[in-house]
Amino acid sequence: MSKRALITGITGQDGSYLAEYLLALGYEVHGIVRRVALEDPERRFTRIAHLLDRIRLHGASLESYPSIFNVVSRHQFDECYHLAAQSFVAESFQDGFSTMNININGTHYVLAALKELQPTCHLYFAGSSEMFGKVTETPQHETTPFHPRSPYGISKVAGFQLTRNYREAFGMYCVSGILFNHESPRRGFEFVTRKITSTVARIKAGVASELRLGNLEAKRDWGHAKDYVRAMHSMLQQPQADDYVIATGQSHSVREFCEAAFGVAGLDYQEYVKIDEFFYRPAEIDLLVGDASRARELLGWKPSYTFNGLVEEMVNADIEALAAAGPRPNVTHARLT
Ligand code: G4F
Repeated sequence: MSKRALITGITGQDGSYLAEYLLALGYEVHGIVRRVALEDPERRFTRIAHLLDRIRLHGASLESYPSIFNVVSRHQFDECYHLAAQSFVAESFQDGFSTMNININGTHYVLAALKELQPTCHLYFAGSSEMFGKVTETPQHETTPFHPRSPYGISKVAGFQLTRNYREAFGMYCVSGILFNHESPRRGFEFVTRKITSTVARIKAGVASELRLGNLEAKRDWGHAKDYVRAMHSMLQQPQADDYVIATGQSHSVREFCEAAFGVAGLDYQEYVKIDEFFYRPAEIDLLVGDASRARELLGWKPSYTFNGLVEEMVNADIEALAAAGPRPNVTHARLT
């Protein structure tokens, strides 16, 4: 009997890689998508277009408990991966209310529906290194105190605590992965890595002349999303439910990412990168670097991509995509007020 998994956020970077991974393991894969996505599949399903004949999609919204309840009532799931969220930190400063609503209530709805209908289903919650925020120790591990610096980070701490509370109060198998930044050619264009690699491709093609960025000195622990979805799955196969840090253990600044990405295209980042105050955040996290030794010992997990391998793959994918599709409007510099 194959296992059945439900993924919220299946159209995103992590959801699409996780769906591929679970299908390869023989799972029956279901995904929750917003109704609006079903009306605009060509644009909204680009990351899962190649999987559409092998997965089952259900229309529901993280803002509506009845819609989540309805999906969970229709099938018996062995595992549920709750990945959907408003995940852009900068946006959470613009509209903290909708970030909180979606990320906290949405998580609560998923937990409550499972408790009501399928309390034995194993649940994965997408926690984040943003929960550590203004860090009190380096590297960060499972016991490092949380000090979130954005509405997004606060919402993830609340989701983490809710997940732990369902585990402790109701005996459910609920775990949080505390994932550090993870990227890939499927990363959204608003995040700094993809903004850099897509603009490098545009500059190389002669259709852009500069890259406007905020804080170049912020340091992040960047891994590859493909590696990180393996860890999500592994967390749900353990005898005991528990929370794990997933990270590479290496940290690089945004400046170093620029240097490497422009270097892949044979360019010097200093000639193209311009500092723009608009992209600074009201409260920044200066340094994140994770200690994943617990995951390595208990899950046997370790990353397979290096930092330079990740950057190279992203830049080359963007160069190839641009050559195949032709230039598109550059949305990464749009100022939404
Ligand atoms: O790529 P970012 O927007 O990612 P951030 O804020 O670290 O969050 C990401 O990783 C988290 C895991 O730790 C996830 F939970 C979260 O959902 C998301 O996936 O920004 C990275 C750094 C920041 O310090 C930011 O200030 O890059 C800096 N940065 C400098 N210029 C910029 C820019 N970030 C963006 N997005 N755009 C810029 O122009």
